[in-house]
Amino acid sequence: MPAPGENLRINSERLWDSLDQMAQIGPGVAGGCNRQTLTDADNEGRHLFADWCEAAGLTMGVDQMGNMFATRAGSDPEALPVYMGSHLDTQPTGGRYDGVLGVLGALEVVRTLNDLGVTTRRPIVVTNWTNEEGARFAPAMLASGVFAGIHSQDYAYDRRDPEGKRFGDELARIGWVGDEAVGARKMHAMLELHIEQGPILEAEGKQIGVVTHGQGLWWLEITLTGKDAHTGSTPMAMRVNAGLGMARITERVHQIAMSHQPNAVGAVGQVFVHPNSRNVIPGKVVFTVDIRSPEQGKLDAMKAEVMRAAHAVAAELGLGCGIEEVGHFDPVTFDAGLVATVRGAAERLGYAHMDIVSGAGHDACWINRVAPTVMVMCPCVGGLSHNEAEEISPAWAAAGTDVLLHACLEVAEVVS
Ligand code: HGY
Ligand code: MN
Ligand code: MN
Repeated sequence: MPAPGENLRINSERLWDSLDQMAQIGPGVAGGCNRQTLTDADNEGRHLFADWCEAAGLTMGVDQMGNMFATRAGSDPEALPVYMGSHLDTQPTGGRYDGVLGVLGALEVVRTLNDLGVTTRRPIVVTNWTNEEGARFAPAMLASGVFAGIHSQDYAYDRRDPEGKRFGDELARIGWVGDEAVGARKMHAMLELHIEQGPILEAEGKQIGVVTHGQGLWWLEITLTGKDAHTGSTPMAMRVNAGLGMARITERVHQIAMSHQPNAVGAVGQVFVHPNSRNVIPGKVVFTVDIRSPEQGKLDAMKAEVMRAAHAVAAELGLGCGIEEVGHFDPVTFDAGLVATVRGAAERLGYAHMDIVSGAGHDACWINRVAPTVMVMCPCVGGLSHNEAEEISPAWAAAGTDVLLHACLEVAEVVS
C-alpha cells in the first residue's frame, strides 16, 4: 500500500518549459548560457524568477547580497522554514542547467504543492544565491559564504571583476541590494538539487545521486612578474619570461594532482597575460590554480606542494612571485539525517540511486555550516558541465525534482 503522497510527481513538462524559458536569457553562442552574475542578463533572469514566484503566490525577500528568498507559508508561521534552491548565474560558456535546475526545480516543487493544495507545517523558501560561480567575481559561492559568516559583506562588496568593476557597485547598478541583513534568516534545513557535473551517475546507470560529501577546494591566484621585452631581439639568456613560469607551474599543478590519485584534481583555468601582445615576452602573468580533493590530508598536501613549486619555478627564472588565496573550503560532510531522507525518497519513488561525493562546489557547502543541509543530484550527459553543450534529459530533471519534492514533504511535514 503506497504511503500518503507516495505517488506524487512534479509536472515535468512545466519544469522543462521553465528551464527552456530561463535559458533564453543571457544566451551563449553555442546553445548554452552566458548569464554572469550582476550583469543585465542576470537582472533579467532574476525578474523572470521573481515574476514566477509571485504567480505561485510566494512572498519575496532579498538580502544585502542580492540573495532571493521566495516563501510559501506553512500552517505554523513560527516553525523554521525548509529552504530549497541553488543559483541562476552561469559561467561565461555555461550550460542551461548548472544551478538553474536547483532553483527552478524548487519552484516546481512549490507549483506542484499548489496544484495539489498540500499544506506543510513548515514554511518553504525557494532560494537564488548570488554569484555561486565566482567566474566574474572570485571566490565562488560568495553570497552563500557571506550568509554563512565565512566572508564579511565588506570583503564581498570590494571584490572586483577583470575589468575592475566592484561587486557592491554592480549589485546596486542592477537594483538588487535588498533590505535584509545577510545571514539573519534561520533555517530548519536546506536542500539543493544540482546536476552532477561529472560522469559517474550516467556511467553507473543511476538517475539519482545521494550526496553524502563535497570535496574541498583551494583557488590560489599566482602573480608572476618578469620583464616585458622584444620576442625577436632579446637573447634567450636575457629573458625574464613570466609566461614560461606560468607554463611550468601549470604543468607542476597537473603532476601534483596526478601524484595524489585517486580523489585529487588540479588545473589552471584562468590566465591573464600582460601585455598579451604577440611579439612581447610577458612581463606579468596572473593565473588561478584550482585544486580539490574530498580528503583533507590530500587537499592540504597539494596546496603546500603547489606553493613550493611556484616559488621554486619563479626562483629558477628570476621572476617575482605573489600568491593570494582567493577561494577555499574544506571537504564537506552533509547532514546524515537528510541524506537518509533523500535516499529514502529515491527508494520509494523507484529511482536507481547511489551515494556520491560532489566534485563541484555548491552553495550547500557553505550553508551546511549554519543549517542541516543535503544535496540531490541527477546525471548529465557525458558528465559535461561548464560547457555550453551541457545536457540533461527531461526524465533526469524530473527524477531529481521528484526526489526533491518528496524530501521536502518529509522535512516540511505535510499537514493536509
Ligand atoms: O567551482 C565550482 O565547483 C562551482 O561550479 N562554482
Ligand atoms: Mn552550480
Ligand atoms: Mn558551476
